[in-house]
Amino acid sequence: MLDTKTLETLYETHCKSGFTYAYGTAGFRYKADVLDTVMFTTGVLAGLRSIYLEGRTVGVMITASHNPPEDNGVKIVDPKGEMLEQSWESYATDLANSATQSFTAFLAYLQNLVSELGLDTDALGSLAVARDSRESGPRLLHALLNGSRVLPNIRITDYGLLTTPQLHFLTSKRNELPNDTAIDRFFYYKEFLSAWDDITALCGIQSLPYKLEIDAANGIGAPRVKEMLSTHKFFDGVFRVVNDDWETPASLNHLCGADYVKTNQRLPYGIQANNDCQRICCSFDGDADRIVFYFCDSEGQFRLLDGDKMATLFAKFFQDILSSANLQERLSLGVVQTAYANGSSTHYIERVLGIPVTCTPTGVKHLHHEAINYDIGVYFEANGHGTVVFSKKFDEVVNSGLSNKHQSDSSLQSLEVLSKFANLINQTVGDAISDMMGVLAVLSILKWTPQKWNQEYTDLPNKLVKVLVPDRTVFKTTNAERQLLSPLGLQPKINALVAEYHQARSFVRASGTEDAVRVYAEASTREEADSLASRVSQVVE
Ligand code: 16G
Ligand code: ZN
Repeated sequence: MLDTKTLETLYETHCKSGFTYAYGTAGFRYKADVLDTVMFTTGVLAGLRSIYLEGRTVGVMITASHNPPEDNGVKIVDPKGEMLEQSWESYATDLANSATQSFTAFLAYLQNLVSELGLDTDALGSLAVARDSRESGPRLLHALLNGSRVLPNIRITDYGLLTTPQLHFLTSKRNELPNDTAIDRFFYYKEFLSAWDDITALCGIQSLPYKLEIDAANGIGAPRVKEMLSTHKFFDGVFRVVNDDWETPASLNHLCGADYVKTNQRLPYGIQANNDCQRICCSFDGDADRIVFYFCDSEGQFRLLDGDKMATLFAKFFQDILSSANLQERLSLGVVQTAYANGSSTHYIERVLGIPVTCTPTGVKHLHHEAINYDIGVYFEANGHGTVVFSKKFDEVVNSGLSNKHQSDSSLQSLEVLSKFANLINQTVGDAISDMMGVLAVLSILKWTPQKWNQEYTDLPNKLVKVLVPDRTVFKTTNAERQLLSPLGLQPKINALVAEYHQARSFVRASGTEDAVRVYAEASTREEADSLASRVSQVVE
């Protein structure tokens, strides 16, 4: 039974009226000062989710990723480390919006939900919570914890400051491993570093072929990646973390980070332009679930290696290694992208490598769900969010290969590398640290320079424009966001414009994180891409 008196007291402490929330692409994300109510209700809902799942640990992450420092947000992580099941997103939204009406409305919605789902509010549950480095984090955490305390038997593990993917990973391990295993961020470091050691030993890699510069966006990724790499001899003296001032909240994502570098196609503050071909650079976003790489070519020109380049690198690597393990017929390999993937990357994967590509709507949950249909599913958004997922069949086939005494030495080695690679990748969600290790391992194994990686294909010039419209909800799309259904008559106009350009493509979609519509255009030259983007924007306005 809910103790309605306590509930009301806590409600009065944290909840305010007059705001409407929506669980968006990556949870609730707003200016931090309007988030107290939804933090409180999300605490309640996450507890209910754990009770619904018979006490399995559910994660809650307080972050607003690459958004400005004054924003914050919250998302719920399901027991396998994946995003909250979609049907519960509307419970989360409706519960929050009932709380912005009145205590009576909130209590009625909550009681109704509990009875509809047949939940016992006194049952055992477990939550794992963490937050990024934002100033508002402690206050919002307090509201969230008070929400979950409305349910008397929820055990809460507060991990303090973590990257988003660390929380996803630890949540999944809490549900997978025996209760007495110490599962904290040091467990995370140990898992990934021991996979790294196994792979480098198997492949005879004794040192990193380049110096590594990491722009940590002045976010929580900075202390976490330092903590991980500085304990390990392999990385001694070969890496440098810049934009590591995570304790100055106002500097978060300011002139740096993956989003800044990808959007502006330029170096972040703190990384110097030079043509040192022995150097590779990368940028994390504020909660370290995205990464983009880059280097400066022999003319000192900035060259971006974004999510599309990572998808193609991993796709090529796994294709080669599956074939040297003689598994190309038994295990399927596929790549999942969104409409933002550069047309050249899709062409390269499908036509040059001959690997199937699927396109899904924007947002990690969509890509992830599609990728698990392959035995090795590589998924990346162009903005650098992505990972690789391996199926159960992958584990079975690789393990049975490893126990087969009649393998040639080279297939055995490939099987071992495949098996260890699955441990180097954070399969729950895109992870800047784990993706970084994965990319460095592949480049070291293939003996590729960043230049060679970049030369595999050349991006088509492209442009992304944000257009402010009176009501973005009228922009409805189909075909993985590549075509507009409404407003009626707009898609034929876009088609007619696209037809005037070479190798051109353009699409329009409503943003899931901002009150705006985004226009993407690509074409064979910079002038054409810019012109197409601006003409499509005009017909959208
Ligand atoms: C969210 C998504 C990101 C996506 C972006 C699109 C997750 C964890 N994050 O940040 O993957 O690229 O939204 O933003 O799913 P937009 O809808 O404003 O273009
Ligand atoms: Zn992020």
